Amino acid sequence: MTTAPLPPFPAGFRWGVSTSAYQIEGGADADGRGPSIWDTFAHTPGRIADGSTGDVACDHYHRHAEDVALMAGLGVSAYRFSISWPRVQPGGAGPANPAGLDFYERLVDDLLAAGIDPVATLFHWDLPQPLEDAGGWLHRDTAARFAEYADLVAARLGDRVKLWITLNEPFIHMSLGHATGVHAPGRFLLLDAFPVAHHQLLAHGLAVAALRARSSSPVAIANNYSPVVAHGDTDADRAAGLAYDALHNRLFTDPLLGLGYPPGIEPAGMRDGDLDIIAAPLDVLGVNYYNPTGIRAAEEDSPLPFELVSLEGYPRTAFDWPVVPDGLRDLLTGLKGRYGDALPPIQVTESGCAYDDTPDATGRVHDPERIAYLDGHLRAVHQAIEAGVDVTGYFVWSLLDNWEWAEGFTKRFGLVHVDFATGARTPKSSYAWYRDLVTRR
Ligand code: GBH
Repeated sequence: MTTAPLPPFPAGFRWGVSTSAYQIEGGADADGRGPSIWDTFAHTPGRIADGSTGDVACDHYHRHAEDVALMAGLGVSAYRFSISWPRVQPGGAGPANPAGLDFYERLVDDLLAAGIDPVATLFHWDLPQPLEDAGGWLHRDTAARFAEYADLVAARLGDRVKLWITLNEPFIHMSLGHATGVHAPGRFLLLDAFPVAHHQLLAHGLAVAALRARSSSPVAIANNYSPVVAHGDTDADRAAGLAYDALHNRLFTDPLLGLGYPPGIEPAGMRDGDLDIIAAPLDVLGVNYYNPTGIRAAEEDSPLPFELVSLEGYPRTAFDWPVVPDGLRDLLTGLKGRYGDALPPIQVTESGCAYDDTPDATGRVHDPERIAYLDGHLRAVHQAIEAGVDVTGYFVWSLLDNWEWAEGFTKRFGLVHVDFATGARTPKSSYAWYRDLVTRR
């Protein structure tokens, strides 16, 4: 483990932690919340590794005051959470559920009272089920519905949320949710999932306008990026690497930053003017990074033009993802290289890892691997800043152990351990490490 202190970061650098609504809130039926696609998916037998659901999760809906106190103790300057669309607008259209907005208003006011900037994501994959029944993200109208929902939220919280994030990882929602069916809504469309990309991007652009009409706070989107490591040395392997890079790393970012879709990708359903809406100026680009991806040419009969290969020679997390801090540095400098002056300031909106994290006999959780992971990735961010990339914040995924989508409760990402039987929270050794880092700055 590296013991040298981390180098200083620029003044005003935002130190944060991230969570998302369905992964922590519970309160699935509380105060008029409606079902989302994740409620439906989790309640379908065979979809979730341990058969669990997010019905209760971390019960953050009822324990948010304790969680804000944990963040105050951590000393972070920002908290990135997501707003549950089906809590705020259970039908996905029409009037707001005031009790849903009340919850987020209490949370935001508690954060502000604790000196923590509220950073709100409007969509972290939990689409209201009635919208899915009407076609979901395959249907263009969902983009308009999203802008109306953004308006409802901004009308209540526009004066207090310090940074808006429209969508979380639209690539993952398209690919795992609609192309391979591992996530809700569980569709298996492979490359026919592209309309999901276009309609999410359109939703983003329309929501940017809705947010700006109600709020003077900056607006961002959070994308997942995975630097591509091409395996094999044939022309076909290299072409496969480029194809995957276009899909994972450029499909969303190129049109957002005014370049239009990557060549060869023209989602069906595109209309005149859409690209202008999508390219609405962004104040911040949110970057979520976990690991690079190994790619080689696919077999002849494959439905996809590439094949994913495991990257060997790195330590691995409990998820079996390789630990490659340099990938974050290369990603950040690569974004600057590709987009140049069109690139807005970046905040790393998610970075973190899952480990076993079993409490010892005295109930403490020692997670030196997580400390090493965060230390390494923060050094990588610092190197990117030194190389001229404007990175203004870093959010650890996650504050709490939580409900990890298709993996249920089997993967722990938190700085704080959660006993899912009792809801008890226990800060891990990484919590103390991050607190010391953040409060020294
Ligand atoms: C994020 O997604 C989500 O925003 C968050 O909700 C989630 O809890 C968190 O990450 C942790 O999963 O190397 O081939 O095994 C991350 C999306 C997709 C990133 C899978 C890592 C590894 C693919 N992830 N990817 S592979």
